[in-house]
Amino acid sequence: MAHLVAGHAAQALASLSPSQLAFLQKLPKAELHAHLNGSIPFPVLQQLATDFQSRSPGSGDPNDATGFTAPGALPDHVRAGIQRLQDGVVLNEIHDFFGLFPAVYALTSTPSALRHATRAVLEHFLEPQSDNGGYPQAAYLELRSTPRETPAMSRMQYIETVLDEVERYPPERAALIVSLDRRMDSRVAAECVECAVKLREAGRHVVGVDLCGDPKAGNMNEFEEHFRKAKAAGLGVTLHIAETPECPSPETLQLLSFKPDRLGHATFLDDAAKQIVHTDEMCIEICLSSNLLCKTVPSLDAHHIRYYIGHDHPVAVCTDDILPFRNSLLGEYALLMARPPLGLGLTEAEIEKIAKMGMDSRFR
Ligand code: 6MZ
Repeated sequence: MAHLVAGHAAQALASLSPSQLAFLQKLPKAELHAHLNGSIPFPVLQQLATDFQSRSPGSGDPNDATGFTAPGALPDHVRAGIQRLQDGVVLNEIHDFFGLFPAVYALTSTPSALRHATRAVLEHFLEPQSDNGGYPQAAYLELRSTPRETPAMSRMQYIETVLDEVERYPPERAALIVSLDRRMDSRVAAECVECAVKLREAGRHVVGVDLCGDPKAGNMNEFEEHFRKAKAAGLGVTLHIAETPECPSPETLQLLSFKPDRLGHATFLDDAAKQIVHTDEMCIEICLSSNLLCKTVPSLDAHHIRYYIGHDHPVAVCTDDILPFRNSLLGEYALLMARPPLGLGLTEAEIEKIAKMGMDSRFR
């Protein structure tokens, strides 16, 4: 499905020569950091809103238990959220970002809606696209999502619904990471990990667990045992870490002590943390457009990817949330290639090496 690319990524894409573009389109890329509810193509979100409006309790749909009684009515916060996404999200700071999700969540809270959204996200990343030279955006996708209990489904049903869609692709192409939101209470986080472990043991394609959500929220003391359990069961662990300058250094060191395999963002690591990251060779999932739009990084020139490339440290270039950020995996790679100040001005050989680092950092 064609996807509107805007902002920094679009400018970088537009600056490339046809041969540079062809090189990037052909390059096998791994998407390792994409949040399901943040990656729904906007036209699909609009369709989900239409479907939502046409449903009502008692309509005969056994999956429908959203609790909204007026057919045709879209709750105000959902309407406002969709409008914001349509207009183009402008953030003053990253904490504004998390307020976008209640609107999206309202539209993916039944198994059928979640299935529809998941299929569209998988298609966006994995199906060949005519406006991408006939190539898919990604050769491989590790999609992540936070299991939600709704009136229509349990957390286990949530994960199974997403997994059923993921497993329509072979394991070499797609896998699932179960996210724990920092706002979750410990009982819920334990349930999510238990589900992930159970499904993995049953041979399902769950490959890891993630820590995500508002960096200001949550008490990480309560999360340690959950990540240790996941690791002991052979699941990969990736943690959003040091995403904002306010993330306290003791918390960062505590998260690193969980021995994650990969780190999301890792924008504000101090020297002690960097030392651990180098020693343990933790891959850094880099989301350039996301960091610029959330204003955690002022410019590409100041972006921490430069440090990691300079130290030959593994990175994986990813999109994070194409719905609000209007980027694409191709656009993120265009940011690596475009000449400064539009991009980092890396050579084809350097970009090929980065793409390979992403492929090599997959969870198995
Ligand atoms: C931290 C993020 C995020 O899991 O419901 N999420 N968490 N930092 C980010 N960078 C900007 N982008 C998305 O997808 C949506 C959830 O992913 C997390 C948020 O917790 C958001 O609610 P799922 O599919």
